Amino acid sequence: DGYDLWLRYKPVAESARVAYAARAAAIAPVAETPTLTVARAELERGLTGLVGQPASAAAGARDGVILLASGATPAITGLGLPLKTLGEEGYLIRTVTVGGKATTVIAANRDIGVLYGVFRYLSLIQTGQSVDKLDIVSVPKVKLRMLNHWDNLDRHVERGYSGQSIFDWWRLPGHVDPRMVDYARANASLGINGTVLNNVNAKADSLTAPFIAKAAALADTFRPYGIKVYLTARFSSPMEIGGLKTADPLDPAVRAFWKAKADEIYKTIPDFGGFLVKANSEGQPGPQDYGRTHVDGANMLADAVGPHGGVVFWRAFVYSHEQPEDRAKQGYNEFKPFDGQFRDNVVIQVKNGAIDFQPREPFHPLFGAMPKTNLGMEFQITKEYLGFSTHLVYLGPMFEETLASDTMAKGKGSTVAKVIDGSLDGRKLTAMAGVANIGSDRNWSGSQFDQANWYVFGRLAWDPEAGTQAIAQDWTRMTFGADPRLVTPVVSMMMGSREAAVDYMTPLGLHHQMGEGHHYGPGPWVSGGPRADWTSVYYAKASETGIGFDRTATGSNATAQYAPAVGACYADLKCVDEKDLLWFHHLPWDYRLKSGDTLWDGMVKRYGRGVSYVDGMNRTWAGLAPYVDARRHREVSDYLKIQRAEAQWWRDASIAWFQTFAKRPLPAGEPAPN
Ligand code: GCW
Repeated sequence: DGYDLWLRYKPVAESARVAYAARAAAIAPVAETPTLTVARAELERGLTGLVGQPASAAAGARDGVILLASGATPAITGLGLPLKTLGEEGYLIRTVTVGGKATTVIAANRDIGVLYGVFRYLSLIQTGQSVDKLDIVSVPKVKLRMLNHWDNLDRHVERGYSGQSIFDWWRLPGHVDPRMVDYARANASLGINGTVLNNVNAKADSLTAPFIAKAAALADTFRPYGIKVYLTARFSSPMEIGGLKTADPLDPAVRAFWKAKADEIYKTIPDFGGFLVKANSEGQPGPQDYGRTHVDGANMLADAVGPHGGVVFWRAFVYSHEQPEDRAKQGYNEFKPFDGQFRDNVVIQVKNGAIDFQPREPFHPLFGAMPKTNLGMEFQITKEYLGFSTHLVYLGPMFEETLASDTMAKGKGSTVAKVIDGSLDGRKLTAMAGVANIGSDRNWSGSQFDQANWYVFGRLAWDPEAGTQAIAQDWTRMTFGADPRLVTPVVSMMMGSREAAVDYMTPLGLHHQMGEGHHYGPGPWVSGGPRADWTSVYYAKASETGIGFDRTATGSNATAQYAPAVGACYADLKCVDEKDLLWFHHLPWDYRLKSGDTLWDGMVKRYGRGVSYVDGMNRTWAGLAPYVDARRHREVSDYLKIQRAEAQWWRDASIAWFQTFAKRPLPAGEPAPN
């Protein structure tokens, strides 16, 4: 039913079992530290499911022993293992000979690396690879690999489409649901090492003693799996729970409140990760309420947690309807001037694009623009603008597209991935966060295929340059089985699914055309509100003469926020990629696309192409019934039918609406909107 995620450990084919069992016949005893204990237990559990229960034997006692080694223990001296290259969390897996016997070593400098290595080892068997001659070294390229839960304390999840919060605040700390262990296992299997438990639209209550105790119970459960807990900090907390009259970051009493609060938290959670803050955005309180800056606010909190080793994530997703600027420019305008002024333990967390998790956005102009600041990536795993949990949309290619974008900040090859992994600017405190899609649903993510989005996020946080097609292959094999008759079509269906959603929702650079507030389904007609910024009409700017948002010099000039070579290309119709066309340009309906189609005809065709793709996914999936258990197969089939109907809804509604401006017939062969 999907509860096991990608950690299914179902028996491998009998033909393959013998070879695996020979290599994984026994596990050597380990020191009884919390993490090594769970590492050994996971290995035993995985092997038992996949190839048969392993024995217990010392390395060298027989062939086929797996040796888990943390640090330069006597068991591995003399094997010449390059532990030095592994850092704090990396691992190696190597086939060696101990006392003349074939042995597999999974080694790391610290226990957590061993656990990561165990998950990797098991994944090799799950994905059908040989484990006979292993020589694997893997080190994470990003230091803080984070989930952000937008979970409220009443268990409602903002933008959550998979049930309630999995964090059961009512019963904590007295009862910790065993599911929390599975949550930790799943995250550790990807190398995720931090989780923000509560919503960025924060309540001060989360920092009161009862909630700190609840968070501590979770921290205790997650600790063996290398996962630190973080909390969001509502900026006005000093007033709400501290009895102060102000939250001014330069006020000594306010600073003292935060120091005392940090001390209190660290007394209960000694390895507390730190705070995540949304300030002065969408009505949240912040330092600007007192005429202070993001630097004043972030540094104050950084000084409070800094002595304990904590980190402050300060979000760059800021905009306000009182600000007349193009919303796409506000984050850059507010943060770029402060480059170099944030404390070393502050990470500025930037969404992948400048508006808001749209099906497609050009990379955020802050990437590459703040070389003296720790810049972290914020992706959204939960599909707020991508059909929630019922539309099958694999986000890998979308994440990859952003990470591979070239900022040109230091010449060619200055990719977003290199900003994020710190290599471009020599930054040590690096981070990638994903807004989680996890909830209380039995299948965790609301749909089987949304598990893949959690999975690919974790894999990219470990290595932002990893290829997301290969990741989709791994996920599919681990989740549904390694039969190529299933894997090939499923992966191909996944890989095109995001482009299909772009096509049927917002082709050619259109953005924010979703229904108002909930963001589900089409709403290109939405207008009004406190200011046009939150509405579709403002973003599409459709009229009888054309469509699109002019962000060149004749418009908002957002293109000037990019490095000159990048901005010039976006601004130039001969250079800009058509996928971003209407993001940057307002064009007449008869503008010629590369295909020779007019803009109107090309738009209509793209909406239709998206619908056809979903038809194709329905057909492909129907043919896969023999390879998937009935329950999961049925769930996916049902959702694909919903998606098919809604892709059509998107197409028809969008075309009907835009046709009132374009006043042109549909291209030949395109059915009239229903
Ligand atoms: O995408 C928007 C969402 C809000 C969210 C906000 C943010 C948590 O619609 O629900 O608030 O972004 O990222 O802060």
